[in-house]
Amino acid sequence: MTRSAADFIALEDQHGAHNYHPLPVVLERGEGVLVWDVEGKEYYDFLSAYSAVNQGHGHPKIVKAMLEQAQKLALTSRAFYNSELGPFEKAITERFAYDKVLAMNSGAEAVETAIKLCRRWAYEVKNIPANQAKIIVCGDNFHGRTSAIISFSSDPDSYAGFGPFMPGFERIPYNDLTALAKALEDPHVAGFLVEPIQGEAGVVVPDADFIPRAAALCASKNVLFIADEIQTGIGRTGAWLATCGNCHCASGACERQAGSYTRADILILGKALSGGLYPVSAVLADDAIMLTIKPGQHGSTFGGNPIAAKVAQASLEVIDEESLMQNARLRGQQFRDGLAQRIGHLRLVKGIRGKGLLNAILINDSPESKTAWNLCIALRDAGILAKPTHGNIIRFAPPLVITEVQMEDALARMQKVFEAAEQNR
Ligand code: IF1
Repeated sequence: MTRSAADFIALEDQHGAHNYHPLPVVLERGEGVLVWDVEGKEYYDFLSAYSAVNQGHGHPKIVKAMLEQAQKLALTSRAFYNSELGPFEKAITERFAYDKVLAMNSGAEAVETAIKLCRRWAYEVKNIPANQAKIIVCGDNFHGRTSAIISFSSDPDSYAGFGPFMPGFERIPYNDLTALAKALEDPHVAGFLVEPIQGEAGVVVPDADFIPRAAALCASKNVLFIADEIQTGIGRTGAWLATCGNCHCASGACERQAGSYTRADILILGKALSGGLYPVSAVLADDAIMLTIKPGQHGSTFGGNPIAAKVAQASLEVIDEESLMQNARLRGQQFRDGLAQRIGHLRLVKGIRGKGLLNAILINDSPESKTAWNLCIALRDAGILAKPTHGNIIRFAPPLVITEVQMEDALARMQKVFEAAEQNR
């Protein structure tokens, strides 16, 4: 029986929870920057599964690593050692210059892990009285969907109707060093959890000195600086980490003196660490923090399994081997410059912002309007997949393997769509 796109949509609608509102397109195949729907129509994927597919769909090296490991040994649990976890742990800790790594599966689990590590460190190292540790977070944050994480969200869609909420968090405005300095006066503060660029909030890029100065403020108060690089990390913004500033080595060796490099006390990775193939997340920290958690005190059945270890190692190697950080910088500049020139003057366009290949167009209409959604439908028809966030912002984040020619083609298509929409206003 052949099913049409409408059939698949009806199936999800009838049998799946309604916790998403997908753009009406039913995908069945992907390769690199491209995906195809069930009717064979081709699209540029400008969402990359929310930045999880930085290396491109079906990357042959990562697929091979995954298939070979699946046939050999998939899962042991951490009750036993396995032959893949150690080599991966060595590779990722050397890559990002931390003593230790703790592997989990989803981004939210990694954020939970970071919260637990921070609290444990607060009591064992900083000597904060029991159950008094506080973690500072930012307004409009997005760190995942667990009940602890939504407890400190400022977005009613995320938290409303899910209480009671977990205490121990205090919110300050994003990009506000004065508010941070004030919050840090409380001696019970143990950590500051922050996204170097806020993705869900609509690709909000803070002032260039926000991250380094926030980290310095934290250090001066013996407070852990915790970077959620789940969306921004692994090459997305043109460097290994967005906290690297313009540094491309991840260890900070090349530009440490220039002051543009910020080293988080706890670094959280997910999404593209998987190459888009198999969920894997990771928390990195030095021994003084990581070793406060002892055997039996944290973990997960699938965390650190052999497939995840193999896939994550291959996913990191591909970023280097294919110079994807450099490509993210070049293609990101091409994208923003191209948009500014082609559609920047339209009344429809309020702004274009981003870094590397994490970008957004701000649509000049209210968040309640259908304008951005309708633009995404028109973009879909023109062969470009993107999704609005917060009603009037459209995020554009293609796989980092996109070529100059593909980008120019995508820009030309976007220009046509935006010009037509401007006419019809
Ligand atoms: C959804 C956004 C992207 C994240 C940061 C942790 C997580 C995420 C900085 C949790 C997840 C996702 C999840 C997805 C939408 C999405 C998203 F729009 F919400 F902001 F990517 F742009 N930290 N981000 O961005 O990771 O547990 O999902 O693996 O639908 O919830 P996860």
